[in-house]
This record gives sequence, structure tokens and C-alpha cells, in this order.
Amino acid sequence: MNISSAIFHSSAPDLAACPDESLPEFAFIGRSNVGKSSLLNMLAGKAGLARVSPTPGFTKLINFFTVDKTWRLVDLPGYGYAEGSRKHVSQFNRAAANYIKHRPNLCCVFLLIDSGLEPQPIDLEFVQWLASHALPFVIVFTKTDRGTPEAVAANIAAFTERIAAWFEQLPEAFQCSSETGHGRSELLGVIGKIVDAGPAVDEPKPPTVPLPPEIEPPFRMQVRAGREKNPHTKKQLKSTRPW
Ligand SMILES: Nc1nc2c(ncn2[C@@H]2O[C@H](COP(=O)(O)OP(=O)(O)OP(=O)(O)O)[C@@H](O)[C@H]2O)c(=O)[nH]1
Ligand SMILES: [Mg+2]
Repeated sequence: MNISSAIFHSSAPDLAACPDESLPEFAFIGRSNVGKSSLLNMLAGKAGLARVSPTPGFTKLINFFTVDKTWRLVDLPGYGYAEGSRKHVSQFNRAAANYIKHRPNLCCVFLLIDSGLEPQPIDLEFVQWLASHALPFVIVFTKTDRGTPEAVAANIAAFTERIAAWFEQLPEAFQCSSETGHGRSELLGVIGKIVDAGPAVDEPKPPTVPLPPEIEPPFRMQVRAGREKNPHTKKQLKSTRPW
């Protein structure tokens, strides 16, 4: 899949403020700092499209980017970063969760997992939440340029083993590095297949073991309080912001 254009569309503080539902969307979720915004830029082939920062909890809005005028990449705020008042935390958690659960044109969630770390409880919990809601997702192990191939392989194997019991068929998994471009064509292949087929996707297989009925991801998804300087729009959204 070749990309000719990728442009910022808009930012939304909650589901109600999201743009029209006319285009298929592909969203990035994962722990803060796992590399969501970097991966989005790498896939779009445009450095600086989404803002990247070494500071965890940087992306706080739902950011939409239109690609080739036909589909969208969606950068979501991460989870797992503990700072900020509970009010801010809960409001934004709900926005990300609502987007994932209720956005009708969301075709696939890319769940990013840091390949440099052993399985993290919060990531496992998030997989469980996605599975329990039968939400279609693929796993992307990020930052493969950082660790040795042996360490990356060991972490991926350990993660896969931990989640295996929850699925009849494991979600597709990919490895990528936004530094080297590793994994780009594979992930664009996933998107291209869905875009070409139209918005409908196959129903995911139900989990094979009983899962807690309603684990809400707000469990620990947290964002930092304080203003986000939105680099994409000159006009800032005002009253509905959770901070
Ligand atoms: N070496 C390496 N560093 C990466 C890679 N991807 C991201 N990073 C770095 O990791 C840090 C976080 O990247 P972001 O893309 O901002 O992460 P994020 O998941 O969007 O973070 P939040 O918006 O805070 O949730 C930045 O310093 C990036 O340069 C990668 O593939 N390899
Ligand atoms: Mg980000």
C-alpha cells in the first residue's frame, strides 16, 4: 500500500466530539510512551504528523489523521501513567474507552506492547478487556531496535503465552520499530486489506475462558493533568476539555 497524503483532521476530547463516521478508522492504543504516535508517523511516512515526546502521557486527545482522503489513523491517549487528579483521570479514560467500544467506523485497534519489557500486568489486563468485549485488534510489539533479538523474542513469547488461554485463535501480532521502519509494510498490509474489503470486518472469535463481564479500562488508564498544547489546530477546543 502506498500513501500519497496524510493530514491532520481534528482532535476530540470525547466520543461526542469525534468527526463524522464516513471513513474507516484504525486506532493506536497502549501504555503511555509505548510509541503510538511514533508508529502513526512511521506508517504515514510523515515525521512530525503526530506529536512525539519522551514524556509519558503526552497525547491527551483523540487525534484524527486522514490518509489518502479515504481512511483515518487515530492516535489515542495512552494508559498506565499515574499522575493527575482523579477527575481528569476518569474523564479521559472514559473518552478512550468509549471511542474503542462505540465508534462504529473503527475497523481495527492496534494494541502496542513494548518489546523491551516482560509482560506488564496493565497490558495483560487491557488485552483481557478487549477480548471480553470481542473488539477486533492486532498486537504490535514496538521498539524492536532497542533490545537484542533474543530479548525481544523472549518478551514476545512470554506475552503470547500469558494471553493464549483467552483466545481460540490468537490475535495477529507484528513487530515494528519506528526508528528503522521495521514492520511498516506488514501493518499497512493489514490496513489495506480492510480498506479494500470495505468497512465490515470478520467477527473475532469469542474468548475460550470466562472473562470478567465488565472490566472497564479506566481501571488504571491515567493521564497527566495540565494543558495539552495541541500542535495541530490553532483554534483550541474549549469547554468540553477534561482539564
Ligand atoms: N528506539 C525507539 N524509540 C522509540 C520508538 N518508538 C517510539 N520511540 C520513542 O519513545 C518515546 C515515546 O514515543 P511516543 O510515540 O510519543 O509514545 P506514545 O505511545 O505516543 O506516548 P503517549 O502519547 O505519552 O501515550 C519517544 O521518545 C520516541 O522517540 C522505536 O521504535 N524505537
Ligand atoms: Mg502519543
